[in-house]
Amino acid sequence: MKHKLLNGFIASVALSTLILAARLLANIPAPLEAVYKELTHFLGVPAMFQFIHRLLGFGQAGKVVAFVGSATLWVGGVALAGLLAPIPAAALVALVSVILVGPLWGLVWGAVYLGLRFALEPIRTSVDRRGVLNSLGLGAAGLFGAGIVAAVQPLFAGKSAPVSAAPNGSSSAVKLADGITSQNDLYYVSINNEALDPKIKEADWTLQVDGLVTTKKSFTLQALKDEFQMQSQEFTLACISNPIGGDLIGNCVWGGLRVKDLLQSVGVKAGAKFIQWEAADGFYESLPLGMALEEDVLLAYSINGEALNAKHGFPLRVILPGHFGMKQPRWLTKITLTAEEKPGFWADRGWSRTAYVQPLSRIDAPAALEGLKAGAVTTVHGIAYAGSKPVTGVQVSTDDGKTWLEASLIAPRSKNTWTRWTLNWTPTAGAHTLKVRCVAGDTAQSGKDSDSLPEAASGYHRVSVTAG
Ligand SMILES: Nc1nc2c(c(=O)[nH]1)N[C@H]1C(S)=C(S)[C@@H](COP(=O)(O)O)O[C@H]1N2
Ligand SMILES: [Mo]
Repeated sequence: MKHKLLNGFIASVALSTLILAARLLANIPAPLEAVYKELTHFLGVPAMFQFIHRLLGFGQAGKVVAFVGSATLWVGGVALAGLLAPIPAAALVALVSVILVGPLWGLVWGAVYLGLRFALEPIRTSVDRRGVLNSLGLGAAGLFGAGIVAAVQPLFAGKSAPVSAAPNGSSSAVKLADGITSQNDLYYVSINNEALDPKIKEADWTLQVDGLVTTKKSFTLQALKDEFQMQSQEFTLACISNPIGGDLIGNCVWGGLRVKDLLQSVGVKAGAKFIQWEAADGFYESLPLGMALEEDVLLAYSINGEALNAKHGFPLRVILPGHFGMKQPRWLTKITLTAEEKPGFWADRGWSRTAYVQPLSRIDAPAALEGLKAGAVTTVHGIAYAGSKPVTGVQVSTDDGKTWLEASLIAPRSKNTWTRWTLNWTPTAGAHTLKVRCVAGDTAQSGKDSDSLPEAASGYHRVSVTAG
């Protein structure tokens, strides 16, 4: 019994390693990743995902924990199958994999497991059993240790680098204009784990244009650059799951071609009403065609003058002003014009279908719990953003919302970006709670506290400080 358990455990660790290696090196679908995806997608609808996101900036860490957790389950689960004879254990692996990644790979992984289990039979009688167990134990401890470090590291990184999405200054070597976020500092959100995100080679990639178009066509990146005029546009990208005051928001200059120009060149057939986007990671989105034909809807290949990196969508991503990031696929591979609407990946999981940015604002300085000098002028500053609607006013309260002062606005360079604001304030000694709110024309920021699911978080950002 003990030996079977050991063999099962070794076989399952080996299997997990093989599966992951196959996924990373040859892009073969991994049951482990499917477990992870199912978990996060399941969590994406109910309050649990919300909970992870509400723990400011924990989105990625939460996913790593989920991934490590599902890996543990997988390893543990298959190890338990060590209690079963090799054939039923392999059948179990096959069944689980068939459900998660389809019949072909399910059968393959079941067979691999069976092979491993038989190959390991000699260990039962081997003298060096203990050595095998020790090294496996060490390996497993190392892996989980690394997982935990990866999971908690962002929490500390957030403290030591509070400027990650700060509108002033950046860590990039190139000097960027005030209010521009460098590609390195731009937040990152993905349905995948970063290690599993697409890493596309330019030579392997084309953009396919299909559906209700006159000429169905594929374009290389070079062709897109050569055949269409490049547009450059400053635009603030924000995630719908950004918590109040959070930094899942950044402002960059995006370079690329107009969707309109591309569609004009292939010809739009009568009856085309929607545009559907498909991405290399299985992400998908759609949009009424009329909206995609707006002048400022781009297919971007550069950020702040440099090529998109793999993390932020190389080679091509959709830029859709006025909307949250979930409407803007990275790693775009296919555009299809259709007569029917098909909701997007996150809309299918309970999030907003339209994902319009609603007025939001954030205090960047002073920082929470910062000690200020009583009687000395301090500059309170931050950002306000309302999608494509110009921010027309920002008010700051220094008494937790009893009274409000008008902040000064720094005129934005584009209508699709955040507006930076400042207010000079001389605190009296004691504790103060600052709050901010903004208004965009006839739409005021909502002060009602709500979670980000399904239509983005609402409520005013508050920061408590003391002066002495
Ligand atoms: N293909 C693909 N595109 C995607 C996503 C994704 O997971 N896969 N996530 C979306 C979401 S929810 C956001 S907020 C933005 C984030 O872009 P960034 O990580 O480059 O800041 O990408 C969007 N585009
Ligand atoms: Mo997002």
